Amino acid sequence: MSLISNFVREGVLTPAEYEQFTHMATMGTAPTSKSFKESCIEQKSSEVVSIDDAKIPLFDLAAIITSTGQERINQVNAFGSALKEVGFVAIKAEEISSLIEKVTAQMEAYFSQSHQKKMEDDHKNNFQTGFWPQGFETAAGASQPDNKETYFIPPNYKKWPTFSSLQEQEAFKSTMEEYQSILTTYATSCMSLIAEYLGESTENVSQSITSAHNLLRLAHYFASESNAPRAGAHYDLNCLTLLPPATGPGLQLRDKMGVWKSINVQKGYLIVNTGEQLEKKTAGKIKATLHRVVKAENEKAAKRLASIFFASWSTSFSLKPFENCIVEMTKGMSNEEKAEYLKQYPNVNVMENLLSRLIEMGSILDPKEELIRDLHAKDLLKQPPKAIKDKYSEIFAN
Ligand SMILES: O=C(O)CCC(=O)C(=O)O
Ligand SMILES: [Fe+2]
Repeated sequence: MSLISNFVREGVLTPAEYEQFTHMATMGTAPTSKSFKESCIEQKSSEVVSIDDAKIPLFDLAAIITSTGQERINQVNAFGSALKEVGFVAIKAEEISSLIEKVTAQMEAYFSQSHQKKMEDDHKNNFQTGFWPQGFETAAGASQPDNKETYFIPPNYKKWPTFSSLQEQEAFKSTMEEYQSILTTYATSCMSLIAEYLGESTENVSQSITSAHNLLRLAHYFASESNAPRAGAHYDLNCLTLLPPATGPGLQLRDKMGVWKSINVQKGYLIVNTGEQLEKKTAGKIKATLHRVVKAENEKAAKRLASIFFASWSTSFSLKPFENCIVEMTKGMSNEEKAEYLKQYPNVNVMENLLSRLIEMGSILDPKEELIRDLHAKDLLKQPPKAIKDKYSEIFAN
């Protein structure tokens, strides 16, 4: 761990690279817009809602948490299975609807400032903080950067935007702090249920979330006629992502049949989706889900504001899969097949995994030899870019 943090401190990673710790793509054809079928959230049964054309299972966390006995077992199983099968679930969150409206108003106030003013909040030397102009984030494989700008708020944030008055700054700060805190609570509750579903200790699974590198991203997708992707197809690199309703449609997931389906997050709900950390820790039982943000075909260049909360395990958290998950996922495999399967899930921590993925994506252009050796020895860096493989052929030969 100390080795890795040294690399970050020494500036091996650019801020843009580091940003991708919480948001990175592994696939990436730039999305092409297709027509949006506008529809309202519609309760089909007690458990399923149809949100646009994606079927997203709906849950009431409070009801699950207060349930007992067999009912609880059933509900927890339904929650875990939905994350496993769909990768996206909706949870009731009516209590924060008015807070989300306040957050949206603050985003509106922030992003409508001049570009020059926002650039004063550009904290590029501090990872995952402050204003990031358009152009710094490109989904892997996509030919154009995402058509958006972002304001990142990590935990215990201090460098709030200045605005033109102290009152405006204070309003922004207090709204976002309240929002961060409540979203952390939702994420922690979800993680406790996941722990229960997996038969793991709640402390181990959810505690690291409350204190870790959770990140609030305020995103402004530009009003623009451009066909550039709003957010190219990607897997989230964190553990769980919470997506409160945005100001417009555009979010899509790719289902198990490979079909893109629209998700329209309605007022009163939060969407929860799975990220790569969870996939690794569960040996592929709960996979990360590919998603993207597109511009609707008939959309008149409307801007879109979204707030996205990335819940992560801490950088030192081990991603060695849970034994129970290994047993389940390798059932019926021969020893050789099992060993081959588990190579996907080496015994590494969150930071090592992310660094390896950044190098694989070519986001760290000239990583130090020491880092390459370290990650390779840990069974990471399975798909190094050609230039790196050639440069360190002796390392990759073993
Ligand atoms: O804007 C959205 O609705 C989702 C954005 C997203 O997937 C992300 O920032 O990782
Ligand atoms: Fe995402």
